[in-house]
Amino acid sequence: MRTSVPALALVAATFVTAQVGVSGAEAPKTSDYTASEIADGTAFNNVSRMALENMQWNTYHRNSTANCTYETADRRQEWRTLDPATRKSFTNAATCLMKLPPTHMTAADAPFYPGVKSRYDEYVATHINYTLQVHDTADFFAWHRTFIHFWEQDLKNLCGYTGVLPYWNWALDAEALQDSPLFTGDEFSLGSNGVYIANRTDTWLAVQDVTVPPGLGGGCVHSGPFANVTVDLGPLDLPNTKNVNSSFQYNPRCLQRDLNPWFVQNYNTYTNLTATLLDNIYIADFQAAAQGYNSATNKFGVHGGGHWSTGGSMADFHSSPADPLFFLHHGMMDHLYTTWVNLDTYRRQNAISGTSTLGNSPVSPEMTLNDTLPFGFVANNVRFADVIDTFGGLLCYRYD
Ligand SMILES: *[C@@H]1O[C@H](CO)[C@@H](O)[C@H](O)[C@H]1NC(C)=O
Ligand SMILES: *[C@@H]1O[C@H](CO)[C@@H](O)[C@H](O)[C@H]1NC(C)=O
Ligand SMILES: *[C@@H]1O[C@H](CO)[C@@H](O)[C@H](O)[C@H]1NC(C)=O
Ligand SMILES: *[C@@H]1O[C@H](CO)[C@@H](O)[C@H](O)[C@H]1NC(C)=O
Ligand SMILES: *[C@@H]1O[C@H](CO)[C@@H](O)[C@H](O)[C@H]1NC(C)=O
Ligand SMILES: *[C@@H]1O[C@H](CO)[C@@H](O)[C@H](O)[C@H]1NC(C)=O
Ligand SMILES: *[C@@H]1O[C@H](CO)[C@@H](O)[C@H](O)[C@H]1NC(C)=O
Ligand SMILES: *[C@@H]1O[C@H](CO)[C@@H](O)[C@H](O)[C@H]1NC(C)=O
Ligand SMILES: *[C@@H]1O[C@H](CO)[C@@H](O)[C@H](O)[C@H]1NC(C)=O
Ligand SMILES: [Cu+2]
Repeated sequence: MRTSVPALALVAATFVTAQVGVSGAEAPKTSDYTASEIADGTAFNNVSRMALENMQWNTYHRNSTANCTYETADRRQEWRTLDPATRKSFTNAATCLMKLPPTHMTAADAPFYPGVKSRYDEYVATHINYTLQVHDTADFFAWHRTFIHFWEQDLKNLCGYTGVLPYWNWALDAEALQDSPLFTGDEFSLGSNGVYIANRTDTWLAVQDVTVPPGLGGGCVHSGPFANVTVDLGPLDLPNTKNVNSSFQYNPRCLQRDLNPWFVQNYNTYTNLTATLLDNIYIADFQAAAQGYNSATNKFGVHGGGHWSTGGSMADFHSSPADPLFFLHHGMMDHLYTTWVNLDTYRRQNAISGTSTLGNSPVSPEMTLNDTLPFGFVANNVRFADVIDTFGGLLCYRYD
């Protein structure tokens, strides 16, 4: 693996000078905790707080012109800790975006994007467009963090949301996904499971070469705020489904879910989350483990596990942002990444590794923080260096 730390000058405004504790202190390891502390979330919560303390220390001690401090930064919270009014205004804003017309697609673009009907669809189309350039690449974490950041800005600027983007900590639901407060289907939830489709058989997923059981839903989300959502784009890669014949085909249908405890239990427990966080010292290993690459036993990682444990629309590699849950899942992915970075801020803040093509196929150059990340119909492209730090450049938030 190769960990590249770019020239200080590139990121002078956001460079971190030291970290809390003993200078050069090493990040904690899973061996610092007992198996039960790891399994019940004690270890994860403990190291999350350490990372927050490091962030706080660093924002006090860097000589930065950045306009973002630990105190002023937005605080992203886990969905179930939000009050009911905030939950409702969040899901209202998400459905609002689905009703607004596109903002970036021009009349000249439109014939090439027949499935783009709304501002929301511009996110889905952009993710479809760049799927093979933003997964298993150097910018997987940075691109997705920026993608959800822009979406959060749209909720605020276009749809009047006054809160902060929440996240979904799936580890809290690993024991009983079907009982998760996220999916009760009441008006303060993120909507129900899909309608149960009986008698389905196990499915072999070719990419991972893993055979998986069906979930507890499979059909249309039937109650809650997203019950009547029409998904316009995709799917491109789902098994047992008629996939579209061209990337941006108009294919209107319901939002589908298939909550699948097998995935959370096998890929998204606190044990899985904490091992990903603490057992990977180098960015190349960490990002591969989080996505389930380069491992004979972990074919999904917490990233794939979150997508597949929701199933349905969320399981489509290309069009998964069609389910608003995507943005909460990637909030958790970003929480994981931010925590990993800040457990050893000095070494990890600007660490990147990899190219801009999935699995480096086709072969492409190693990325640098001076590269541009593409945002298609979402927003102007951004410089990698401007989204590498949650307290600098375009960003100003932390995770509670
Ligand atoms: C982490 O746990 C250790 C051992 O219980 C404790 O001493 C320490 O204060 C905790 N750190 C944080 C940041 O919670
Ligand atoms: C921060 O700026 C102060 C005042 O200009 C200077 O004394 C100090 O050495 C600087 N610290 C770092 C880490 O650059
Ligand atoms: C800093 O914050 C002030 C007050 O919120 C704002 O007017 C200004 O644009 C910000 N500057 C930058 C560089 O973000
Ligand atoms: C499922 O299979 C059972 C047993 O073969 C059968 O009785 C039932 O009608 C099937 N249900 C559906 C929805 O196909
Ligand atoms: C969905 O549509 C049905 C039928 O038009 C309606 O009764 C229901 O209230 C709608 N639900 C939501 C959450 O908009
Ligand atoms: C893709 O094309 C095939 C063959 O023409 C057709 O049967 C299928 O319905 C198309 N898929 C979609 C989603 O339109
Ligand atoms: C995830 O953790 C569970 C225990 O919580 C374990 O059984 C499973 O093997 C782990 N999965 C991976 C891919 O390591
Ligand atoms: C970074 O990119 C800018 C604009 O593309 C270019 O002018 C500059 O030379 C690049 N710097 C480095 C260190 O590559
Ligand atoms: C898709 O990618 C091309 C090439 O980067 C770009 O010109 C186009 O605007 C992108 N479209 C979307 C929807 O992202
Ligand atoms: Cu993605």
